[in-house]
Amino acid sequence: NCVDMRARLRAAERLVGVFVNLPAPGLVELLASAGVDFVVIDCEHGLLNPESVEGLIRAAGASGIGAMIRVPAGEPAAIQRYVDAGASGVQVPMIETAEQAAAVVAAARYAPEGRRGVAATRSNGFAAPSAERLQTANETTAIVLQIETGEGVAAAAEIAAVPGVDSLFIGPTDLAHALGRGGQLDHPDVDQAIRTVRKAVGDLPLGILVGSGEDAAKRAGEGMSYLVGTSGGLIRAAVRGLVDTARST
Ligand code: 3PY
Repeated sequence: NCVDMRARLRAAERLVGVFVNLPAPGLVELLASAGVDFVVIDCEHGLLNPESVEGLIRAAGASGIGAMIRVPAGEPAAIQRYVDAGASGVQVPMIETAEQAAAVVAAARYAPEGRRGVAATRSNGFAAPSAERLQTANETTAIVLQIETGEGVAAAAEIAAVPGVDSLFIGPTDLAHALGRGGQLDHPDVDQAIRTVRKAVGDLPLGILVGSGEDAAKRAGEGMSYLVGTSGGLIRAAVRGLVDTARST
């Protein structure tokens, strides 16, 4: 299995990761070689299928980094297959209520914390899991919930208080759109909503999408510890810089 992201979140470590939405294990290895702590394999957006996700998780494990899976929104039952494949944890979009948060915890954790089904899967070494193994899985599977609507912002304190939730994560792109400020991630309304979530989570680790190193440093300065860029955005910006500089003389 991959790195214990839950322990690292709970230790309030500053964790830097990148979304991956291409079926390329080599991309995960490349990102690991650049020093990321984890990848978020994106099954909410893009076309990744479960078979390709397994290869991405394996690449993360072999590279010594974490593999979080962003699961489709509103489908707690889908969580099972990703945790069975050996992910470090799940990141769940569009959470708006404590009930939804509790449903995620139930799907991701074995009894007594949840209702995850037991089977001989990759995450269990392809063997019938021992009681000890189930306990370890419960202790190490990280649960990160995305706040990205006005309703989610309003309920952030209750969501953060649900037992078993390890971190909240602000999705500023969707949040801006939900607040009627589509594409204006720096709009004061979005800023205000982010401040509200920061206050609501208290000591729970908080994450956010970042567009650059400067952006990540700013968010870290605001106390956020789970910082995630996008592989597409970062690669495109670097290549754009190369192309523009090469053509500027
Ligand atoms: C957002 O910014 O809305 C996200 O969900 C992060 O990708």
